[in-house]
Amino acid sequence: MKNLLRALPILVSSAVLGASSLAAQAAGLAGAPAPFDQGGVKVALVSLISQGDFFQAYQTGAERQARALGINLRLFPGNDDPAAERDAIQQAINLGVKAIIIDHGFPSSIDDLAQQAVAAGIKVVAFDVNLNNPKIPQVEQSDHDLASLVLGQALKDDGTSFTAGLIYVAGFAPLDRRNAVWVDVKKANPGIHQVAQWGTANSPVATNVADQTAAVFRAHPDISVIFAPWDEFARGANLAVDENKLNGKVKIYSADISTPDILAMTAPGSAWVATAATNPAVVGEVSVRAAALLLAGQDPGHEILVQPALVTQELLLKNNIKTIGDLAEKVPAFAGSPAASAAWIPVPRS
Ligand code: SR1
Repeated sequence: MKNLLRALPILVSSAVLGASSLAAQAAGLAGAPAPFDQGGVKVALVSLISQGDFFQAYQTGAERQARALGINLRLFPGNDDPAAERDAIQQAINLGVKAIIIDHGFPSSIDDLAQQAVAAGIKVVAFDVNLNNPKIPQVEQSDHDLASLVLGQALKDDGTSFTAGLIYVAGFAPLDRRNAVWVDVKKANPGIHQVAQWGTANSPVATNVADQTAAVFRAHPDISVIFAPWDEFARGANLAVDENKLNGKVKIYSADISTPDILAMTAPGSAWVATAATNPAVVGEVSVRAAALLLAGQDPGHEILVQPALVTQELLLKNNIKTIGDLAEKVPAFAGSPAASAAWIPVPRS
């Protein structure tokens, strides 16, 4: 009973929030420009990758911002299949959506459809996929800064001479941008010897990468630093370190963060010592706001950057951070982003 009483305000406020967002959909947002003054604006979110914490949180953030704007957001998961993503974009066009947000993808399989959508007057926003069209804004997590932050920490922790392994799959825009920074770091520090590169984007990524990493450790027992610029890669490498009892010998530097990642980074003796990341839910919010600005005839800018922050194991442990929510309380970059905002766009509540 006590628990029910405690939960009541939350239940009531979610009911009120739910009701008010439904009302926003039906009646539109007071004081907002067209078409948001009417409500029920149809927008599609088409994703390539459907696995992993990052993409789930991104979608949650997009849905949250859509509710706040009274947008009717249609989700089209690509289930890691470029052909399915292409079909989804076609379906969204056929459905008559006013805007399409394309979350990852390979330009070769979707570029022509994205251009068709723009030509048909549909607004398109791209997250982490390079669709070369000045009318398509590109959302990204400032991947250059992200990689520089975490690799700067590696140089600080490990010096400029060490034996390294790289987990990387070419072809994904954010991974390519992060790898370019790694290439520069190696050039500037000839004492860094990369002895192996591996990785896969095939599901389940972390488990597959764990198996690959175990094999790499057998061939290269001298690896002391791993650069794993996707948290699914880092999770796999971390599992392999634990299974092979290499804790204390290998350090992992990554991108991204989630509550399960925080748990893994703060486990006793964890090899996962640092990551650089945004809050993916915030990136989802920014993507929807960019689409809303375009629909309202306002300019969100062409390159929309969500700034990442460095998160070390030390910071997490020192501040007793256990969840993304805890992190957002300590590091403002995880609570929200000023990117693609306007006075008429409501800030969603998490
Ligand atoms: C396969 S690409 C994976 C990356 O996409 C997003 O940019 C996330 O940061 C993740 O690391």
